[in-house]
Amino acid sequence: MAHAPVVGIIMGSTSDWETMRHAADTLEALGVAHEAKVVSAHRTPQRLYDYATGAVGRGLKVIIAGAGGAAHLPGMTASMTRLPVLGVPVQSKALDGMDSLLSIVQMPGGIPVGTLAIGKAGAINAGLMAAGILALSDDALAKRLDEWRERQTDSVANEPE
Ligand code: RP5
Repeated sequence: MAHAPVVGIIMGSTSDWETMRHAADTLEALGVAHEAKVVSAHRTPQRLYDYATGAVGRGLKVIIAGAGGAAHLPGMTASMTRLPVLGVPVQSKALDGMDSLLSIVQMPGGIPVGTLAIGKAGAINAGLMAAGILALSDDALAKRLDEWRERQTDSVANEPE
């Protein structure tokens, strides 16, 4: 049987998956059990409420939330759970993701969202940061994360080709 997910990846739209799949791929590479769901703060508010309030009880440890434009998903999620929420600003068409970034990063004091970079880099790093948080209490994962980082270091060329 597959392991129960400990990281929940949520996104405001299926159109965000192109970005958010990089968080899923990163967690997959590190052997971290995760799930991916479409949960929109604006279009499916009840689904968001149910997801955020049920997250602790279902055994999730970290939530990665990606959204674009008026990106309220990470902040609203964080308002309803004490789990660490990592926000990924999706690169929007109209404003290139600056709207997403500012919507996610400017949380009022009291409700934190750990905001990553816009787009693919942010999604990858959200996966790595979620793994890093979990590795604090999981030695086997800590070893896999160290090895992943070593492989990355070894893959960097000394000179351009
Ligand atoms: C946001 O609106 C989503 O997170 C997405 O980035 C953006 C556009 O959504 P679609 O119109 O492509 O469904 O809620």
